[in-house]
Amino acid sequence: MKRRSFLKKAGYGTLGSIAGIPVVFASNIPKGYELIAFQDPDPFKMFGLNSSMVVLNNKPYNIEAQAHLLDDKVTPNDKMFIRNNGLMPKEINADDWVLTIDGESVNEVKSYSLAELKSKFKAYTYQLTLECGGNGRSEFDPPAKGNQWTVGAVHCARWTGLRLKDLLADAGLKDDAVYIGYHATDIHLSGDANKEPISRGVPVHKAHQNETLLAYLMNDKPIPPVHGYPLRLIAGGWPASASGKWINRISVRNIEHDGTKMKGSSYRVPKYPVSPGQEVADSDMKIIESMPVKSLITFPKSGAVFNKSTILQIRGHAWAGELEVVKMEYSIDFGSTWNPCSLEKPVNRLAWQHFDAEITFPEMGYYEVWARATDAEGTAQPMLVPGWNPKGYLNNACHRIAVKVL
Ligand SMILES: Nc1nc2c(c(=O)[nH]1)N[C@H]1C(S)=C(S)[C@@H](COP(=O)(O)O)O[C@H]1N2
Ligand SMILES: [Mo]
Repeated sequence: MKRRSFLKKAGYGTLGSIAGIPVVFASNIPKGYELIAFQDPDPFKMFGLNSSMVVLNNKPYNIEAQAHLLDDKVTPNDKMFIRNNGLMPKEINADDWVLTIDGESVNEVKSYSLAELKSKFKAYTYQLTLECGGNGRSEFDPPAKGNQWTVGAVHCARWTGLRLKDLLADAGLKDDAVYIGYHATDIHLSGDANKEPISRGVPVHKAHQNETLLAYLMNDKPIPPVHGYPLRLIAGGWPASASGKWINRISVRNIEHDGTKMKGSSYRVPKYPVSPGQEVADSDMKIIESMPVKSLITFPKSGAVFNKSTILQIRGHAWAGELEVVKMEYSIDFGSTWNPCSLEKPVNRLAWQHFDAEITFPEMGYYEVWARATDAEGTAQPMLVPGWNPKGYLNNACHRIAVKVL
């Protein structure tokens, strides 16, 4: 947002100046025209972000972390990526927030106030990994349209709320229930109130997992507005698009939920490998469910320079959707040989796991440290960008950092 200082020079004709700076050519400003200075608040201030976060788009807001910012075991609020598909809800009033459960496959349409959700149902807390399905998109060739996420669209915060399964049990599901779809109060980019920016969800078996929450706290405090205050669905290990923010309605469906961004190439990938750039028929696409095995070196920052006598301690996190990560390795010779890292167990299911290793380098020079995780089914991260797909999802290639030993 380096444009800020420049923007301050613009102003309303009627005002004549902004913050004491005259608006040159103010008389030329058309009636009703909204100056950029008033349209473009500083997202770093607005969302309380660490100054090294990277803004990819500001309408809607899409902001990512960098690998070294994600060094904490529990991601703090100021380093959590932000992904909005539309505009944030205009007014959020938690006191009269109501969640409605409806749909073809609910026994009884029921509504709950936020206070009821908190008092009637037991609260659970889990640390849960949420990664945008498009994290890593920037590496696909030919490029895929969409936010060009590098590695920073992942976080693992602590979420507190009621279990979705307890709420569904209270409302009662019919035998034919297969999917739950969320609806939220954010605003379509067009401003059209009849359109939803996004309305996704999860199959009933995922909704019934212990860790699938309707959260009202994030990192032990009310969820910040941009992350879904006052109520958010959290489906850890699945593309984060399944975790609806600002939700006020859950529909229990007897079909795969058909809300906005459930069809076409949205959050869907080909059922079989396709060649880069290939057109894929709609019937050959499937919804992304559990995310693939992946890891991130969060220390040191890529570009670190140190003395040859230094024993380098690398560390980071690894995660694998619904699965546990069982092995973590690093390579300093471009993947010819791999050495073990020590790997912690997750604090709970669907939380990322921490790894570290001590590395000594044989001689002075340029190296790359590559990290590779393997999941409980024996699947390891690929070294190269995996299966091209139309929207550039699921790039779980090994993370690499450059280091210089002097
Ligand atoms: N209502 C609503 N929920 C949403 C979205 C959205 O635009 N609107 N974006 C989804 C997507 S694509 C992602 S990756 C995550 C991002 O969550 P975060 O902004 O808290 O990091 O929220 C998901 N839930
Ligand atoms: Mo996403």
